[in-house]
Amino acid sequence: MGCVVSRFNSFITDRLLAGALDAIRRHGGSAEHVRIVRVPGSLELATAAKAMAASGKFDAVICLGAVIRGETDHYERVASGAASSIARIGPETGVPAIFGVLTCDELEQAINRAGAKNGNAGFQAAVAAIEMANVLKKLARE
Ligand code: INI
Repeated sequence: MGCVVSRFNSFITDRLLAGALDAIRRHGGSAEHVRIVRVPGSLELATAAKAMAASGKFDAVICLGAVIRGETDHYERVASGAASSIARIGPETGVPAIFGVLTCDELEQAINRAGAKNGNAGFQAAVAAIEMANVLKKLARE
């Protein structure tokens, strides 16, 4: 499993990463075997994730970031650019790339979705990655 993490809003993305590693452990995986790559911001997630997917070394790649409207005037561009570029990786490479990017109006909302009141989106992203990796393994065996 590969995991690309944005350093922008690292206060949030570090918590998303902790949630993702927790999910992997709880599903019988080993957090030590997860290759973690850090990139500057959410707009760079797809470039690193695609390189990892194309390497053939990973059964899925989780992309973790946080785009917060209150802190940027180009929120829409960063959020939609990250979403559309990450969404292309799976169909293009055959390796699932999971969109674990929070898009929030305010910092408080991001905190709540990164392990406080509303679960942890990193945990959910890792569960999706495990499920997709298993689906593709099963399809390859049929
Ligand atoms: N990147 C984020 O991950 N979240 C943000 O909220 C954000 N804001 O606020 O602008 C952000 N910008 C940086 C962007 O992802 C790129 O790193 C930068 O534009 C260089 O390409």
